[in-house]
Amino acid sequence: MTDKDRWTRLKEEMNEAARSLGIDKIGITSADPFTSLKQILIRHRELGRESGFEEPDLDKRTNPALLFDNPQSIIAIAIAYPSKLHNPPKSEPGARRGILARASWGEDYHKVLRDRLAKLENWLRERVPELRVESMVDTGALSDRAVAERAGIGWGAKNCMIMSHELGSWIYLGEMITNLPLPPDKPVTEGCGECTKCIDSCPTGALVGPGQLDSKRCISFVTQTKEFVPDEFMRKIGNRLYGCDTCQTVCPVNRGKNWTHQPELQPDHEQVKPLLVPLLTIGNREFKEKYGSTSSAWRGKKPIQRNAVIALGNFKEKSAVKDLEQVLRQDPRPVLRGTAAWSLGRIGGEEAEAALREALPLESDEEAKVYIERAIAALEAAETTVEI
Ligand code: B12
Ligand code: SF4
Ligand code: SF4
Repeated sequence: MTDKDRWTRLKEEMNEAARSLGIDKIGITSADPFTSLKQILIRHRELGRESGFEEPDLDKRTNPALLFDNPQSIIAIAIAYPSKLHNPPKSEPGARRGILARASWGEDYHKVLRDRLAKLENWLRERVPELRVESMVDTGALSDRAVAERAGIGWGAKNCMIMSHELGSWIYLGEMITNLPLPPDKPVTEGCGECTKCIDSCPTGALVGPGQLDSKRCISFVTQTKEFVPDEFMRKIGNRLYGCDTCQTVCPVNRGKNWTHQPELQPDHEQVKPLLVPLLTIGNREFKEKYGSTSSAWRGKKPIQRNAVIALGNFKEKSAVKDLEQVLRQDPRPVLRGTAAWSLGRIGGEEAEAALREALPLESDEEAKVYIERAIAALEAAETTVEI
């Protein structure tokens, strides 16, 4: 057998073994630098569109040889996850609920993909003892999407996602740089065609062009920040507690696609669509127990609690006024107090207004104070409008 035949054969066997290793799709690409991506990333940075969660070194992001000694190929993997809840608990007056994006349902995908990559590594090592690898998922230097696109996992869709014809965009991505000269796959030839549904449906206009995101305007990013949410996004967050799926749920390619075969990734309804009020006072230990194993916990409980406060305001949930009042008076974090003031202002009514007026002279944080003043002013303006 020639060397070429050996690697082609190994690749075929690996593709056949993928399912038994818990991997839904495998693609191979060369370890050549991602030259055109580098230009895209430079421009993305110049335009101020980075989220700040990316690896900052653009050379490392685009040149596998800076991460691995003499790389020969990159194996890209995709794992499909569920997109539907069956008979979820209702969100209704008196029992309002928030929602976690699908990418945080079930066990943290970083853990699940690392497990699959480790299984693949063992499988390869049994056949090639001289194997060397460097595996990564999300937090590695490479652009997981650029690798997956070049390895033929799917196309770079207008909503930025890697979209597979069979699996849709409900896929997590990971990769393994190797010293094996595996023959590369071809990028897929499908695309989005004339469709622009995701761009048209994005609540904040964050999709500024096909495949181009102004990250700071993306609700997914906003839900993961720890500070005050800029005013223009408060209503647009709706009841999202972590992440945003709108540009994927509207996508016709995703229609009917719901992947229920990966046991660790299946959702627990109370976890992914939780009641909002109990979140306002959740303790560190309880948060860790309930959310610690999901990918939504990486920024701690503060962003999720702040988003729960916003969601109650967006629901105009009168029954939550007392709970929000507690946050306004007692929460040690100014962001939570100021955001509670915003929500009380949005809910309105005598009780909310009285709570805001009582809290104002007691507030020590300047920024939170501004939120209280603005909420009172908004309520006064609403009263005036009614009188006219
Ligand atoms: C930072 C980051 C974010 C940021 C910024 C997202 C973004 N679009 O840039 C925020 C917090 C907003 C975010 C949100 C989400 N993320 Co995120 N995120 C990342 C991370 C860590 C880096 C992404 C990055 O470098 N972006 C910079 C852009 C410029 O590069 P890129 O998207 O990697 O590469 C493509 C673009 O450059 C595109 N492109 C850019 N400009 C142009 C111009 C033209 C003309 C063309 C043709 C192409 C093009 O081509 C490249 C290849 O497709 C990756 C993990 C990783 N290490 O790669 C996960 C990752 C992209 N995220 C992921 C997920 C699941 C999400 C969310 C769906 C989570 C959620 N439900 O809320 C949303 C989706 C938002 C969206 N529409 O993109 C998955 C995507 C899986 C997939 N099927 O594509 C990844 C790959 C994590 C993983 N390992 O599975 N994320
Ligand atoms: S995740 Fe939400 S906010 Fe971000 S681009 Fe998609 S639809 Fe827009
Ligand atoms: S909604 Fe349309 S344009 Fe957007 S990703 Fe799906 S197919 Fe592409």
